[in-house]
Amino acid sequence: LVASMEEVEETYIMIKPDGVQRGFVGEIISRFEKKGFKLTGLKLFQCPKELAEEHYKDLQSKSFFPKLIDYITSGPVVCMAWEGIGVVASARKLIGATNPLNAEPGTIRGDLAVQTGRNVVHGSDSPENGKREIALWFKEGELSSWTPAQQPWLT
Ligand code: 3AN
Repeated sequence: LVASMEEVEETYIMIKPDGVQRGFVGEIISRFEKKGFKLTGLKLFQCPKELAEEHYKDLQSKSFFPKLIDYITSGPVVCMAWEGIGVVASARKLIGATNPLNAEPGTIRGDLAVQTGRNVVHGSDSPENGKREIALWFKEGELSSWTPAQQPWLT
C-alpha cells in the first residue's frame, strides 16, 4: 500500500552557489534520497538577477536583500524538485535552522555551514511556496514523474 495522495507534497530545494563551489552537490542530494524522497526535477543553473529578486520578493525590504541577491547570482545553483510524504517540513528539518550556528549537528547547515549569508541550501517553507517556487524555477517539460523500482519500507 502506498500513502494516500493527500499526504504527498512537493518542495523546491536549491543548492546555493557556496554549496556548489564547496563540492557538496552529491552529499546534499544523497541526504534527500536516503531519507526516501523522490527527485522530480534537477538542473545546474546560473540564476538571472530578476529571478533571484522574484524568488526572494518577501525579503525585499530587508537590509541584507542586495547582498542576498548578489550571493544567489554569484555562481551556478542546483535547482531541485522533490516529492514525498510531508516533504516540505521534513526537508527543512534535514536542512536545519537559517543561521547555521543554530542548526543542529546532523542537519545540512549544522554540519556544513557557519554563516546565515552562506547557508548552502534553500528549502520551501510551505506546500504553497513549494508549488510556487517549482513553477518559478522550472519550465514545463523539465520535471519528470517516475516510479521508484521499489519502496519496501513503506506500508
Ligand atoms: P530559510 O532559508 O531558512 O527559509 P529565510 O526565508 O528567513 O530562511 O531567509 C531566506 C534567505 O535569506 C536565507 N537562506 C539567507 O540566505 C538569507 N538571510 C536571512 N536572514 C538573513 C540575515 N540576517 N542576513 C543575511 N542573510 C539572511
